[in-house]
Amino acid sequence: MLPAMQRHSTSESLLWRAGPTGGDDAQPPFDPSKERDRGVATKSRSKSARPPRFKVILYNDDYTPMEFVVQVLEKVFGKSPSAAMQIMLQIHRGGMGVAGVYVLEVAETKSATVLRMAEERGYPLRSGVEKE
Ligand code: TYC
Repeated sequence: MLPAMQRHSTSESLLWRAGPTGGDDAQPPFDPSKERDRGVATKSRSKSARPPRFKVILYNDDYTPMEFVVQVLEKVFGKSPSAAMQIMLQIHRGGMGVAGVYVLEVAETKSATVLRMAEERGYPLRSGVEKE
């Protein structure tokens, strides 16, 4: 069964490589002067292709349990248990800290997730998004 399937897929891939006519489908060298305008935008850009990044900030408060903040940092921001503990302590001592850096839509979604998870448990944890 298995060897037969392997033979089958090998012959299919050989057939495909030969092209539908079975002939040689090599392309002529690309000549831009012979290209027709097909309406594709080709304007060069000086701006970087890298989209701007945004920090998700968590703020300290007196009531949200440390353990919950650590859980949020692990589950929502993919931090290791020890990194999550360090970030939580930094927020606890310094008033705020960066949970992660993302493109805007991802940062906003994660910030909203944090607020929803805290709200569900009645904790006053705050988070926000700031341009990097
Ligand atoms: N300060 C809180 C406490 O002592 C812990 C805490 C840490 C709360 C980080 C919020 O973003 C926060 N239980």
